[in-house]
Amino acid sequence: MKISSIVGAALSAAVLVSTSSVAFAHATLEVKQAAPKSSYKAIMRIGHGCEGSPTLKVRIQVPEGYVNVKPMPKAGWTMETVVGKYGKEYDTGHARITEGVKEVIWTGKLLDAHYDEFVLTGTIDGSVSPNTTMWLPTVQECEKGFNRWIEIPAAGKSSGDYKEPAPGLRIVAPN
Ligand SMILES: [Cu+2]
Repeated sequence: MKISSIVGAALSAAVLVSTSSVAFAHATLEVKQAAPKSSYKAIMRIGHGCEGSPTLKVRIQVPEGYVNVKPMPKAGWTMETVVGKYGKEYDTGHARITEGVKEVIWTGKLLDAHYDEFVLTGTIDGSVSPNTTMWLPTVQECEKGFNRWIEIPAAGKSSGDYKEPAPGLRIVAPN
């Protein structure tokens, strides 16, 4: 039984490796948790193109409660922002704000063989509840096809259960 348990261990190790490399290859956030009333820098990692096709556009949706968002320009990429009304009024401590950046679109070119990061900075508002998840749905438009990282897990499921999970940010209690 020794041999089969070694084989079993090797097999489950192989499964673990391939699962984590797939997870890393998706559109994912480098920092996956933040507290209410704190600044948060969203670093969106783009691990591959669309089945080998180069990425030409990256669109990131800004969730409700992530306020005062400013995107970071990237050399070689043009950037557009979509500004709109928030779902409610937020008090930043300096001002009451009712609108802000809801979506950012970068246009350029990223080969499938290469890796890049797209960055936003902003504040997780103090009204956001701990033990919830904010989702930053992200769409990659490629020369051929799309990757739509927009799947939000249903109750009892996790991102790993989906083919194109939306990048998630866990909101945790402040220290
Ligand atoms: Cu992937």
